Amino acid sequence: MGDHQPKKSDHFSFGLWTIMNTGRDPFGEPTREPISGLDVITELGRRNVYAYEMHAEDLVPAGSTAAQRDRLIKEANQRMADENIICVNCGANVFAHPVFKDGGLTSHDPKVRQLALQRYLNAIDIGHEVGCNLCDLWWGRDGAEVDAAKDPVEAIKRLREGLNYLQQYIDEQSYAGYRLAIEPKPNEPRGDTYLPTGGHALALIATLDKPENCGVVIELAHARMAGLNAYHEVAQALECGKLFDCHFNAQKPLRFDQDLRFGAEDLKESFFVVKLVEDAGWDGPRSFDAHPYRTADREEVWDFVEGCIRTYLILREKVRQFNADADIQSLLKEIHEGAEGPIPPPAELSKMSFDADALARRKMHHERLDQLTQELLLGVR
Ligand code: XUL
Ligand code: MN
Repeated sequence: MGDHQPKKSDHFSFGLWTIMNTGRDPFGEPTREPISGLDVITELGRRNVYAYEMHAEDLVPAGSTAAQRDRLIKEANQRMADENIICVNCGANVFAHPVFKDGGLTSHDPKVRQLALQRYLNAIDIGHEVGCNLCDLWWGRDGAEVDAAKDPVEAIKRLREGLNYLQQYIDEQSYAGYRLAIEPKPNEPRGDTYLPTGGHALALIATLDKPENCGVVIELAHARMAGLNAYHEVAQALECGKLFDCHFNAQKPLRFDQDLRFGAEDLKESFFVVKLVEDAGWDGPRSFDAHPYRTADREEVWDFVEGCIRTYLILREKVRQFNADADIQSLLKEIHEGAEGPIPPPAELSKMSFDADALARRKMHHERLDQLTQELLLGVR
């Protein structure tokens, strides 16, 4: 067994907002003291975390003067150098201020849409200044409760227009390698959010002016909130080269956005997501976007950080064990036997005869395979 300590090469990352979270919820006041984005950068770096993510406003509050902005960015760069930590994603906060109460990019008011775009431009600039090259768009409030008030066809067009606009800015600024990503979420804080899943986001991306420069950030909890299989969501994005980042956390299905510590729920599904990205050699950030329990005090937040990391590392070890387990691998070999057979041309295929009953008798071994997986995860193999 390993020591389950993070290395920079593990590519772990945390959103600044996850640690800055003070435990406030819709029903209650904060339960722990605030901490600045700068201090989070330092503390994460010291714990051997590879990277952080942020909304630009987590570091530079909206309304800061130019001098304050420059000082904060300079200080962030200094702390990043001191603790050997980088920034891998800088989005914008287009959800907190009341001006965005009916969305940013999809607002009816062109001035609000422009303000949202200005926030994203600001995020791209700040991201560039801290050496980051991804702007993750989680639009938060681009959605609706009252469908009579907002046209979803128009909303999709406005999202496309916004993404194309930002891409054009990236090109004009010659921010080489800078990319955009959509982080889909089905609901909360809106009753329904536009582009609720990875598949919806991928479909819109295909219609952009520069689809190759826009990907998705799949968050496991967002998929599970929609009752979807997070493993399958991540797999589709990965398969088409669009998994630009991944948010690891946990969630009981079909509930409010719980953002639980990675692995705190849905352990088997979490295992398969880790297996997927590890087996694929995916080199993107393993970003934890979860919130410490409201019962955690400021100190216990670091237990939460350690917990996310340890669970990932333990599951990664389990992946290696799974891949080396003779019983599991021989079952898998049998299950996949002949799977790569060619498909004959239609003229030939349409005349072929099949013994469907014989084909149906092929053993699947699912009971045994799943039990072996279960026992491996339970630590008795
Ligand atoms: C909200 C969420 C966001 C994004 C960043 O559910 O996941 O924190 O990850 O804006
Ligand atoms: Mn997220």
